[in-house]
Amino acid sequence: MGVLGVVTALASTTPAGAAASTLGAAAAQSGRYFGTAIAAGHMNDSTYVATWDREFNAVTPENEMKWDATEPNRGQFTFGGADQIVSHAQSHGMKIRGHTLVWHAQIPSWLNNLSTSDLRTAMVNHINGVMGHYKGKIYAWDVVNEAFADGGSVGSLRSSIWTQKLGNGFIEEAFRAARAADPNAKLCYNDYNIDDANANKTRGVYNMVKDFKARGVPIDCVGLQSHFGNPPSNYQQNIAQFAALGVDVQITELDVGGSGSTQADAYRRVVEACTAVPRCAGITVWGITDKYSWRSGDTPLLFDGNFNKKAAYTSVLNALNAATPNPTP
Ligand code: 9MR
Repeated sequence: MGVLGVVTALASTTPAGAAASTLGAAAAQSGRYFGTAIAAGHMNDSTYVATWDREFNAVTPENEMKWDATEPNRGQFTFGGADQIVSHAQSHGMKIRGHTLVWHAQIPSWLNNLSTSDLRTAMVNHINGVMGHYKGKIYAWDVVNEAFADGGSVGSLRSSIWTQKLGNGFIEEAFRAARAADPNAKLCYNDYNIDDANANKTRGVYNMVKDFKARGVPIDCVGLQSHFGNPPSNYQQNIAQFAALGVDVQITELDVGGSGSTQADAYRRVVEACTAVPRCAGITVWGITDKYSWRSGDTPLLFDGNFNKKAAYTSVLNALNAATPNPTP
């Protein structure tokens, strides 16, 4: 089929009317958002900001809300870079994902030598300080990031200052504190390698969410980071199994190494998997342009180093335009 044929076929199958011409608008027609990670340090690049504003209706600060950035010294909160991103996003009506409150990485050294009770106080104080600063402005928070171990038995957590001093209950404690700090933000558990429906790591997170739901521990969403070579063949089934627990699923850090039609096809399958599940609320790619990607050698994003649209961009746009509107409010 030629280009005109593709456009005609899409237009005739797009339920919400005419095919949209940007990622954000196309996602919005299906009741979803399409976001990107943004680094405040690149906001002096006018093409970067123009592409962000044109294509995306949601944002995640790539590093600016992490603990080392927001509370480098105990009790002294600094929000410079994060505020820059948040105010830009707000003035453009974008959804904002907060990333991240409790993680084992990018934490300041003052956390390392605290007693158990002091570390617990520091964790709750950090959640209150950061969530309090942005109260009412954040759509969803990654409350706990990457707590589960790779390659372990089902349910095993990664060893960190959190497990060592607070035990496995630190996740629940963090979610309870987060709900109190900003009751209107969706609270997510976010991780990588939980994309395969049957992997041990996935099963561990699944069991935790099920347990939280059963016991009334507040949790609203699961973030599938989705740093891919290739999405697993049961990815849609995985999204659906989390959704069936009564949480939203968000694809939070999508990037797919590769190029050309192989990469475009992988991206298409990710979008189709999300848009097939009503509670898959939206997709965030982990950056705009390959040149600023954390894995730029893999050229994993939708725009090349000169901000040209790649084949993957077109396949994502077409897949979003072909999606059934999301019945979830
Ligand atoms: O993209 C982020 C990169 O700029 C940082 O150097 C890195 C430091 O840990 O974190 C990257 O983002 C990570 C995200 O916060 C959590 N999931 C994995 C992401 C890629 O490493």
